[in-house]
Amino acid sequence: MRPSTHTDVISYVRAQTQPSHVILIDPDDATPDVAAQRCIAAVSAGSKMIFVGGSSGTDEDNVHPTVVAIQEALELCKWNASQDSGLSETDWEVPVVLFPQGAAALSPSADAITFMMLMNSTNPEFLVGEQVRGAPYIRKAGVEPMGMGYVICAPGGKAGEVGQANLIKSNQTDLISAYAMCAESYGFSILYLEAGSGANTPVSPELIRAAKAASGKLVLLVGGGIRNGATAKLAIDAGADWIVTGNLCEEFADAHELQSTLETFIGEMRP
Ligand code: 1GP
Repeated sequence: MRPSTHTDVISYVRAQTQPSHVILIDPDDATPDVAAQRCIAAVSAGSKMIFVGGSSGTDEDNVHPTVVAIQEALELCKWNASQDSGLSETDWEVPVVLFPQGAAALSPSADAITFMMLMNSTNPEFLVGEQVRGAPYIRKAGVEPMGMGYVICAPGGKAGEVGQANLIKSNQTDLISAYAMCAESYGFSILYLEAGSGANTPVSPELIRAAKAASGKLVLLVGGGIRNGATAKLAIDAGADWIVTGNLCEEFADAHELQSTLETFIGEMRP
């Protein structure tokens, strides 16, 4: 749900006063109802943004119903909060943002899209091809594009394979600095350092530190293989502004258990 406190989603993303958590929902892994329940648990625990997307198996047929179910669940929670003076309605105004594998995995009901360039892909389709195909759709739908440089680091996982990326190794700090400078020079708002969903090793603090030092204007997102608050804190101490988790949120059948785990996670990751 679009935050009423800010003029657009990117202003909201930039305005967070402390490091924040993004829950990533893969519509290929959960029904819309389950996805919505997970999002309510995550927002209750303190997550401040919802990404919808995945590296494979997503298209409008599963992305759109998932986005709609999440938006409806947030609306309902906001209405419930309006009936109870002890709860804040604005707490439920958490943006639902597309994190697409390509131009076929979109929804007009999203609040924004990470309009990304997979900067270290060897395939021009991921640099600008899919983006050209998707741009008219998101313009017509009025979905806010947030320019994002997406850089995949080793081990890279499925995102690295599908995206045909020249993976950045954990000690290639000069290279990640150059990517960060390049992303900033393009005028992107966000830089996302990705290790791949389910990665055994998350993005190294050295890479995060180097990227942050080279790009003061960019909002820095880090994800892939982050399974606990202590690991997230290492990334935040190195300069990450937002931590993205996907797998962590898929392991729980019970929404209360997920909420409790995420409360601990978010509590531990903050300074
Ligand atoms: C994938 O970085 C995200 O794009 C999340 O990774 O599933 O390992 O949390 P995980």
